[in-house]
Amino acid sequence: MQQIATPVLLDMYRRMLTIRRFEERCNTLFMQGRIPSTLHLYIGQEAVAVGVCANLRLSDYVLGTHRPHGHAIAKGVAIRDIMAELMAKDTGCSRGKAGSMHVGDIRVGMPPAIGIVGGNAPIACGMALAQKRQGRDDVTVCFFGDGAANEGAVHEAMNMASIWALPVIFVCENNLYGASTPYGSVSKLENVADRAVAYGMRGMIADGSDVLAVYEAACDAVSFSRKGNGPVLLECKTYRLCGHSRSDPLTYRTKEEEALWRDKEPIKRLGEWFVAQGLKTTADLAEIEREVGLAIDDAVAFADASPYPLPEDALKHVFYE
Ligand SMILES: Cc1ncc(C[n+]2csc(CCOP(=O)(O)OP(=O)(O)O)c2C)c(N)n1
Ligand SMILES: [Mg+2]
Repeated sequence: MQQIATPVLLDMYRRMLTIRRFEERCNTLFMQGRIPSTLHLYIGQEAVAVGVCANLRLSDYVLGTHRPHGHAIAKGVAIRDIMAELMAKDTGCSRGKAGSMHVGDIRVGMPPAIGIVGGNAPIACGMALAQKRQGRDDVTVCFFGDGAANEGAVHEAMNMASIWALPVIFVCENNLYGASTPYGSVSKLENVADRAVAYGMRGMIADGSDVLAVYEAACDAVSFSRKGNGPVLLECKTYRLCGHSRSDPLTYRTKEEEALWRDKEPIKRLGEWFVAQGLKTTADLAEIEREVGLAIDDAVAFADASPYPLPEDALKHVFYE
C-alpha cells in the first residue's frame, strides 16, 4: 500500500464522519418535516466520494447523482450551504430552488448534481472536453450507480470519452441495487468495470468500504487521466446502509446481507486502523466526533436563521441573464 500522509488520512476520516452525521441529521429533519421534497442518503458509501475527491484539486470537476450530499461534502461544498439548500432557504447553494438532488457549488468545482440517472455522464464529457481544449491538466469525475450503468447515455458518454481521450474518471458506485433492483438481475457481468474493455479504456475495481483502497485506486486513475491518457472506469464495490429514499421498507434485501456490510462499514474501519497504527487514540477520535457535531449544529442553525427565497425572485437564476 502506498504511504498516505497523515493529514490526508485525518481529513478523509473527518469528511466521512461529517457526511455520516450530516445525513443522520438530515434524516431527522426530514422526518420532522423541516426538509421538504425527498432525500437519498449516502450512508455506508462515504469512502467512495471521500477516497476519490481526496485526489482532486479545486479546479477539477465532480458531477454528482440523485444521492449527492457525500459528493458535495467531499469536494468541499460548505455544509451550511448544503443544509440551507435542503431546507429550501435563500442562502442555499442553489438559492433554495433546487433541493437535495441538485446540490453543488461551481466555485469548488461541483456544478449542481443531476437527478436524472445517468444524465451526468454526457455532461462530464462536455466539461472534460472544455478542460482539454483549454490546455488544463484537470480532470472531471462522474459518479454514477450500478443502475445508471445500463442507461444508454452512459454507454454513449464512455465511448465518446474514450475516442476523444477525455480526462473523465467514471466512478461507478456499485451498491448492488438500483432502487430495489438487484444488480445481478440486470447484468450478466459480475463487474461493471469489465465493460471498460468494450470502450477501449482502462477499468479498475476497488473495495468501496475501504477509503484507503479507494484513495489508492483513484490516485492511479486520476494521475493517468491528468497525463492525457484518456478516461478510466473505476468501479467501487459498496453498499448503502439505509433505504433508497424516503419510505423504503427494504424488503428486497436480507438482514444477513445488511449485517455483512455493516461489519465492514468504512468509518469505523478507518478509526480502528488509526488506533491500531498508533496514529490516534480513541479519545482523539471522540474529539473529532465532537467537533463534527458542532459543525453540523452550526449548519442547522445557519439554515434555520436564513430566509426563504422571495416569491418575486422565483424566476431569477433560472434562465441565463
Ligand atoms: C432516467 C431516470 N430513470 C429513473 C429515475 C428514478 N430513479 C431515481 S434513483 C433510481 C435508481 C438508481 O440506481 P443506481 O444508479 O444504482 O443508483 P443508487 O440509487 O443505487 O445510488 C431510479 C430508478 C431517474 N431519476 N432517472
Ligand atoms: Mg445502485
